[in-house]
Amino acid sequence: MADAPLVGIIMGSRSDWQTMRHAAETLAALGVPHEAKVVSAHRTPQRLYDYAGSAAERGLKVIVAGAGGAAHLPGMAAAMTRLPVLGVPVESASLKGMDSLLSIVQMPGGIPVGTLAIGKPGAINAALLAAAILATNDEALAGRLDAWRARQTAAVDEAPE
Ligand code: RP5
Repeated sequence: MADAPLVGIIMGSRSDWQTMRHAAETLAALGVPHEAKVVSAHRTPQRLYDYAGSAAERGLKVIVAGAGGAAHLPGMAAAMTRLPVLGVPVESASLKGMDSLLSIVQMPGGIPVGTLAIGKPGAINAALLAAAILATNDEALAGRLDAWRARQTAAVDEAPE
């Protein structure tokens, strides 16, 4: 997007993109400028230090971090920035994302990560929550978010078939 990104979507591997693209698509639908990067806590620790350490001064307002397995990315990012960090547990092959969920949600007191659901619903909701945070200070975005929610409500049929 042309505007400077307000939300930074990071993920531990390109393999996470199948999940995290839902966060990007949701932000795009709401007109929220964002960027998406592969930043691994384990494989590219320096990239993580650089990204999280410069995020606030680059103008980002919220970070959405997705990772699977021993998912340290959201917590490590949160340790290095005061920006709100929303964690998305990516579904893993062996433990179906329970490992990711527990790795992300059980932060020690003092460094918060807002943890969403495992997989696609979590990625979508992380984007909606990021938009809701931004909307507290952006009336136009608040209107787009209200309209998005109204369209969702209108799309729910009363009858199951
Ligand atoms: C984590 O390991 C990533 O977030 C990913 O979910 C998982 C597997 O990564 P790949 O082996 O597919 O690159 O760091």
